[in-house]
Amino acid sequence: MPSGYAYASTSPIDVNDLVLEVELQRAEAFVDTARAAHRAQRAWAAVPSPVRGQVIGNIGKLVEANAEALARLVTREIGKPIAEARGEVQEIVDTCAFFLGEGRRLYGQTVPSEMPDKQLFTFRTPVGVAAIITAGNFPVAVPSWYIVPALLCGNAVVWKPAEYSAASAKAFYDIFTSAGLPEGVLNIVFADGEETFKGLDLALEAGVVHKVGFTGSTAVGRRIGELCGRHLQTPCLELGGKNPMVVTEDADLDLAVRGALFAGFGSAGQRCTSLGTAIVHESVHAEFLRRFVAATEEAVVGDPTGDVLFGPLLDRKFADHFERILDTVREHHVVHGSTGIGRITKDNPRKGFQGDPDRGLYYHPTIVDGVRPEDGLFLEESFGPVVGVTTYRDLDEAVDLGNLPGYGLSCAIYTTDPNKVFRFRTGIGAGMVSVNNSTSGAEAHLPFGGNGKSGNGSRQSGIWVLDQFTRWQSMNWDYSGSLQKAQMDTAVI
Ligand code: UN1
Repeated sequence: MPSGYAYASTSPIDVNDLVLEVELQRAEAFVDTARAAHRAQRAWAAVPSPVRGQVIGNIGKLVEANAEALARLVTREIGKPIAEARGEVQEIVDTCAFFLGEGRRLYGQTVPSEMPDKQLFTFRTPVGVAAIITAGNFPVAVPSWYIVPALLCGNAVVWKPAEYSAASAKAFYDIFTSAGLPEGVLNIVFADGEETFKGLDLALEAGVVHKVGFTGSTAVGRRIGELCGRHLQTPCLELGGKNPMVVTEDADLDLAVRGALFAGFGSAGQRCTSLGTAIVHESVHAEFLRRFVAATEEAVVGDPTGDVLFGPLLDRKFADHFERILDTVREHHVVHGSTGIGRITKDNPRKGFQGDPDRGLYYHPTIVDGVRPEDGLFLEESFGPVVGVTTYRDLDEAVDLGNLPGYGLSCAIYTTDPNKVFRFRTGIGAGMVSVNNSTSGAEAHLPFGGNGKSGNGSRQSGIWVLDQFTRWQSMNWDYSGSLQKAQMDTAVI
């Protein structure tokens, strides 16, 4: 086997804190793992789905038993506030609870035939081997959205987690594989992006990967989509977002501000469902902005092991990306930073900061008023703690502004007028709509996914994800004892 090379996952709370060193594999190792998964899959598919469900139930119990340690590791490795990390681990437990039951329900249908003494059926069949490639901002919950249903449906899995969340991924993998899964059914490969691409291409060519699930950037999603298309496969793509929040003239402004604060700055704005732009009715814009800026000034930022709104950015790579976003913001806009803009340091301090800013990758929360539709900040995902604000006159204009960036993941409307809710819902192109609630924070059993630049229309979670990890097989059974030909022998009355 070709040798790999080392990668060090460090903490964004203290960039000198080494969390785990892993060996990154080459493409050939990815293919070898997929081959082994392919060999293991058949026997796993033969296990009755209620029994596979029991294994999923065991996983859920083990995750629950290890929840606090896993949450702490997530916080240390990617800087997510501990309360959110606990929530993330709970999301795995909830996902396991849902799919434990699904093992006893994996229904097919009986369908009437147009001929006598003949019956038609449908069955869900596993796809085979699922290659799952995940980002590190949700290093354990989002992988479980793929891996749990994939396993329940009788598939084997090759999982390539983000390098910068390697320790969280390793801990997740160790828990999952100690719950009674047969050898080779769930596999982990650490690799960089390019080696993963090469490995995936080879594995698709060799016919040992049958479904690709990817959560990450739109740019990488396009490449995955092109690669899968060449191999006649439809991947499950969960990509970026530029999620709008509309605040109408009749909205509860305090509630809207609380929603904007959590959606815009929670997780340091590093959720695919984070708030991008608040689109506020011109009659309440000044008041909304005043309260939003005041709430942002009060928000506690700092060491995520404590009680803070948000901690550091995920990793150096993301901090560099966010610096570039801020450069354009500095040039063009009216900025309402609370105490500053950019990296929080002893020289660029923030009031009430918890911890030592100079050790970690902390940024000021920044509100940019007056973003225009042609601005990069209006059009592109920022993936950091910056929220744009703009105004509208009538709801159709707000809907058009919300759709303009071409993403279509999540959105919100704050209003007390039910008619506006439905006009908004029918006009907006997003896969997920929140009413008087944050754009982020989806529940684990509702379809999750987007349209446009946010994905290819695939949905995860709940029963809807079953269509990603199974394929329909139909069967017809003729017990008439004669050759009955469809269409030709059908009685006409
Ligand atoms: C993501 O950022 O990739 O709705 C997923 C939410 C979370 C999932 C976000 N439950 O914000």
